Amino acid sequence: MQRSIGVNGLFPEGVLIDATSGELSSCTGRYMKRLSELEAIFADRVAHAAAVTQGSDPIAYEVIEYRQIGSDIFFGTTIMHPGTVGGEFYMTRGHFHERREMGEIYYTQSGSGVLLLQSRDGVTRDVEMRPGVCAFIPPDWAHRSVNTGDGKLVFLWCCNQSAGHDYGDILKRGMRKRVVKREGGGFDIVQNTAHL
Ligand code: M6P
Ligand code: ZN
Repeated sequence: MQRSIGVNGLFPEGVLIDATSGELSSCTGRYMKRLSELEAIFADRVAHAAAVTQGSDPIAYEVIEYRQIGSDIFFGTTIMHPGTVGGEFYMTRGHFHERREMGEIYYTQSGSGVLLLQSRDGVTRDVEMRPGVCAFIPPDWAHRSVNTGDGKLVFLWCCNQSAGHDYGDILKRGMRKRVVKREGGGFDIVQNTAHL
């Protein structure tokens, strides 16, 4: 296919996203996070140690991105695998943006989960993640996605390339709320005691 390149070197392109796998027909980067790299985010360190010493180191999530250098925005998918550590569902690290004036959107394509949000002054919100729901993440709200389902949670994200990640206090103490498995099925959103 012929590409029409503008004066700035950018070109229009349609990227097909597989809603089940999260794969992009054209991508510029990808990474994965295994459980061993996420020790700090789970409340139960003993359960975390057990989960990574049983001869396996499961993938918690993968990120695939599509970026054109010089553009303001970029996008990609996050593929979150199912699982729990000490009753707490697999989740992303969670972050504010370095550029406080820049927000983001998360559009869920498959699976189910919860998007935890927290404003700079500690107000908390959660948004259900299920296919078709597009979550608006306002500027200066920390965000962490949590897979509460039995299968993969796949969502599209889009933000400014300059937004950056500020992990700071979220990595040290976690967010104010945690999402834990409920006995008999489902989940509960509970207070994180590190914030009491
Ligand atoms: C989404 C986006 C990315 C982010 C990723 C994982 O894909 O928000 O910018 O990096 O989730 O989240 P985190 O970096 O908090 O682990
Ligand atoms: Zn973000």
